[in-house]
Amino acid sequence: MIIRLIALLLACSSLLAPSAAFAVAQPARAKVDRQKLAGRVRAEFLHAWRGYRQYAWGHDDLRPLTKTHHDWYGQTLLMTPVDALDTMIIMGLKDEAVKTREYIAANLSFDKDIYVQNFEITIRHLGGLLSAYQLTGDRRLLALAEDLGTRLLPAFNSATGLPYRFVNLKTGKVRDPETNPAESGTLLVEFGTLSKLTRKPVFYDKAKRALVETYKRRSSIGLVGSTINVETGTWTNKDSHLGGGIDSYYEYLLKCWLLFGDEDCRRMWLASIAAVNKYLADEVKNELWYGHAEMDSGKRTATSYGALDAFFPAVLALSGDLRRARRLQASSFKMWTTFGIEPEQLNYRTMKIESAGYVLRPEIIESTYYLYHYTRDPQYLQMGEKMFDDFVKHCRTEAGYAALRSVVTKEKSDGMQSFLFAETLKYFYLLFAPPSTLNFKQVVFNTEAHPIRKTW
Ligand code: DMJ
Repeated sequence: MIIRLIALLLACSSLLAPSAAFAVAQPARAKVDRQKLAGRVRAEFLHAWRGYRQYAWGHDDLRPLTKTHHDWYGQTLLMTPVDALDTMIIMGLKDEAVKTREYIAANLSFDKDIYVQNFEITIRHLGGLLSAYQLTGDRRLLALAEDLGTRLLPAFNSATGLPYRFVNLKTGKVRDPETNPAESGTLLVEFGTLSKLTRKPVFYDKAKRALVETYKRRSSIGLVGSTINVETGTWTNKDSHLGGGIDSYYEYLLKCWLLFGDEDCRRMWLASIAAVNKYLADEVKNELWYGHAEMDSGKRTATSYGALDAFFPAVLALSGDLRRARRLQASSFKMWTTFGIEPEQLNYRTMKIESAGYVLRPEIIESTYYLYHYTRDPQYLQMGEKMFDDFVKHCRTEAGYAALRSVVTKEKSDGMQSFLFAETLKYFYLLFAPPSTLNFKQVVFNTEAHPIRKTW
């Protein structure tokens, strides 16, 4: 696998040379104090964690303004503790990690008569449990992951093999046949890892089929649409883009090749990225953006880009395309600095906001971390410092961190999703912490930032 990756990188070597034409001019700035920043990120993690512990302990999420809690499905699945555990381990928060692990082992049960969203539970719970198992060797976590994976399997029982969006953890009943590429195609890192660790191929096979069935339905020009019916296999919305609902489908084509050495994934990734770069990429005033296009014709339908699209520089960098990665990251950073923090979506031609909220999303930080890892260019540390300062300034509350209703007014809203711990603060920390904190080359991050190690 490593040899293939090196071959790909060499093939793309012309892409690796930073192009003067696209270099981002940076004003001279003071050297970033990485150690101090890593310490600040860790302290902010603890601040938010204490808020969760004090006001929402044992529940899915903290509501940071009302200091109450929220459970996604009426009963808790310990979403925040499961999502946060590997970050605690990575940050060296030993006491918190041990207490949280023991609490999960003693209290987490999936034997519940509730319909859960297969995608969200897979990326947060399955990913979190598998990663924490690999970091600790605690087999109770693997047992929980296997129990969960087994309960989620009925979701794949459709005529096409594409998964239903919701599955009942106790009865195995399914609902919601209209899904999207992100939900049908972002399962294989977790289900595949579960297969490797339990030696039960069923998990890999079901999630791989879902990914392949999604890809098989791409248009003649290689694009996928926004929504698809799992019973008929027909597209119900043919808008193609890189944002929410499609985003991590592309991420997993690449990552499943890298993690499992799966040649089908390699082929699917290479065909897909060519179509994405041909039809979704957009040049505006010498800036690179990725917009929307109709999946059959490739005709531009919208010049929208947002916080979720900002994961793509990380994927481009991981694939070896540093030239596009750098340029797109510069655009994402412009989106952030224009408003002092990034909006959920804007029109990149007019720079007008289309959706003004900010829900503490991590993608732009994730891409900053990847770019710094591959280039060691200090501009990415400076970007990270600026974003961390803005993040703390606008989103910190007495009890933790709060989403913003509007990045214009900076009015807060009462939400603190678990990905704050799993992703946003983890990627900030990894950006500033010594590279030895986590061996980047040995892991593949799932889309919820849970590092998976190829131990098989
Ligand atoms: C996370 O749950 C995952 O990163 C997912 O892929 C997209 N949405 C959120 C974070 O924004």
